[in-house]
Amino acid sequence: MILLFVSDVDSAGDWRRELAKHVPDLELRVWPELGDPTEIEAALVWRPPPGLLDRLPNLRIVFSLGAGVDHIFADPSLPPGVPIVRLVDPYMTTAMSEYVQLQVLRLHRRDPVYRAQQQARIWRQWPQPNAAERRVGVLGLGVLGSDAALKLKVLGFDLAGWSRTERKLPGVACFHGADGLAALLERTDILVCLLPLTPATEGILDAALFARLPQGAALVNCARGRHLVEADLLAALDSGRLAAAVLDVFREEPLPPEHPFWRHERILLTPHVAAATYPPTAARAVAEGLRRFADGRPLLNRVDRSERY
Ligand code: NDP
Ligand code: OXD
Repeated sequence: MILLFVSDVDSAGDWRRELAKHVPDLELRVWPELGDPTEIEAALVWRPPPGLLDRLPNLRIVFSLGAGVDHIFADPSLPPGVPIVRLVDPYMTTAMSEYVQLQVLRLHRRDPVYRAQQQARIWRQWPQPNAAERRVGVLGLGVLGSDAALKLKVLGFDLAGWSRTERKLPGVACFHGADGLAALLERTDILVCLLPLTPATEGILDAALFARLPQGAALVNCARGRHLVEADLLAALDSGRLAAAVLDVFREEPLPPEHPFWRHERILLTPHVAAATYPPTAARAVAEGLRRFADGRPLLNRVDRSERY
């Protein structure tokens, strides 16, 4: 089978080497070297240029190089009916949970306040509640959100989570749907966003949502930049409605040098590194998808095109 690799990140060499370990007879073509487009049956993509997939008349399956697939749906001419498989890799799940635990602990232990105090050489000790008194809410209880929630629970936090359909997780108060969101927010001191970016979740982190959180709550967004209304976050931080925010993802990446987030005292930011795709482990998941597809077996982690995740 011929697989087209498309990415704006220079990782084709790593993918060629890792996929060859699992699918030795695979022919990999690397965009923009298409060859004869009619020969390409599968594509492995990260932010494909709009219109590219529509130029492949015999394309039968698309694999995402990331867990999120919003970069694929961003193409208005995405061929209809072609199955899309997203990346689910235990390495990535572990990495995301590490990130979430780290950032929730930083917020819980008032790290942004102590960083600012250090800058100003202020010696001031604040009362420290224990984890059981800190209510954490996770938006999105999928592969990443549920693992993060369960690991935060192990750290002793008081956990709740929110999903579209009803979910059950041991020791986690689970809410779902529009009504469930209000109930989750009012009992959340630290809110973690691990939602997919879809028309239903774009801009969800806005002033109306922040107004439902207790005064002085904090935010961790490690899903997508477009979940957040940036001006609303700045206003919520300035008014004290939110005490701090940790951001890994941004509307514009790289974050432009003049962006106010860089210098904001109560924003901690990282450059979209919460859970990067790691070819040595991710290639196993893609290889399994290719085998299933070739054998006509049901695909794992197939995207629901109507829900766009
Ligand atoms: P999943 O598809 O496994 O889970 C998505 C979760 O969100 C599900 O629980 C789903 O509900 C819920 N959800 C979706 N739409 C809604 C809605 N409208 N209302 C309420 N809940 C909703 O995704 P993953 O956990 O694998 O990944 C989540 C996101 O994390 C990715 O889409 C990606 O954008 C981001 N990501 C970021 C990375 C980074 O480095 N910063 C790395 C990897 C991923 P239900 O359970 O009912 O379906
Ligand atoms: C992903 C990401 O979606 O890295 O996998 O953001």
